[in-house]
Amino acid sequence: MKTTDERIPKSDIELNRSDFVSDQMVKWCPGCGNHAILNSISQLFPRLGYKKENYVVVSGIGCSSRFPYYVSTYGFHGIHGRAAAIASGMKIANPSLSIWVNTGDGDSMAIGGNHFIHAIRRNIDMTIMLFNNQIYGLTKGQYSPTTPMGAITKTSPYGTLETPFNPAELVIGAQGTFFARTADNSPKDMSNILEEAALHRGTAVVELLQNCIIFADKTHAMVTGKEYREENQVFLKHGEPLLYGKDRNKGIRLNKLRLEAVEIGKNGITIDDILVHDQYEQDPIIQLMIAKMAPPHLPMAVGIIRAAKAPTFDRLVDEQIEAQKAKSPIKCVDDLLNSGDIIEIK
Ligand SMILES: Cc1ncc(C[n+]2csc(CCOP(=O)(O)OP(=O)(O)O)c2C)c(N)n1
Repeated sequence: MKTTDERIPKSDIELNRSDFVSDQMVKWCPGCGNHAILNSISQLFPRLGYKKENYVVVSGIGCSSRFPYYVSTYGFHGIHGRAAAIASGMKIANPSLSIWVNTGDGDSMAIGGNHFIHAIRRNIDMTIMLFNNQIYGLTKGQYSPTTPMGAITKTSPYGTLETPFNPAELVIGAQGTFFARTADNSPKDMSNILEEAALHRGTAVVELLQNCIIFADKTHAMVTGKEYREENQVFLKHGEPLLYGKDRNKGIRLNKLRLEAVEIGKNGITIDDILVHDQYEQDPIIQLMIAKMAPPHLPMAVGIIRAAKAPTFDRLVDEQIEAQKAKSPIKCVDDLLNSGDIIEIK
């Protein structure tokens, strides 16, 4: 069994999917992408093999933030935008927890933007599942920081005038060590990617391209739609060239300082010209370029974009406490009470 975090105890008994399904009625709309994500998690948790009581699902507010009710583990439904802050405290106080943050694009990047970027910068060991439906779902269709410019929504009847965030750019810019992207209609890839995210040491952000069937239906269709995905998605695999297309004869090459789409066999292009993906590269420049690719000129990258090594805040805190304890003459409360200036009253 693959578990990198030796601080989280493994289950003595074999658990299965049904152990993680809660008795609560799932209240998401029929057809909402969240159902597939929930299903993927209830299959993944037993596979990771930790004790059931060591999983915690933490959320803010939004449709996706109802997640903790639907997984039979410990859970915390927090306040809007604060899931990353709550989760940070949990992991630092109790490193034996496997922490899963569920957050929407509005929850994490609008009201929660500050908490989100600082949890990432500190590299606290947790997995952040970023449900990106490019809209505020729960509050019925206001635009969010990822809504495409010009989109007509409840709060932008004439089209938004804002440049959206690309979550990958934000995460990598905040010194994120792990960023992956997957879609709610690719359950197998989603589950493998979430597993890798869980095994990563540090804050792992997985952007889930999620369809809100009511307020932003088909917002990701050009990338995730069955009829487009072969031409508009490049699935990243560490150490392999960035190839895509129905016949896998298209690829991405680095031409001077830009990525460009090329066809193998045309204009003298061969497989050797195609960029090879390195998810472990510490310098994020090329990963950032890959993260920014999008139709119509380039396919969008799905899979693990970045998985770099860096110390985690929670481990550093532990080490610092241990080092200070070892140096300190104070070993117990009695020592503390008898330390410093003592005034004797006679
Ligand atoms: C302080 C505060 N401001 C605003 C709200 C209203 N509110 C609840 S959910 C939400 C946005 C949710 O959108 P998103 O995070 O994208 O999640 P989704 O519902 O799409 O999953 C807002 C603005 C709130 N609950 N609390």
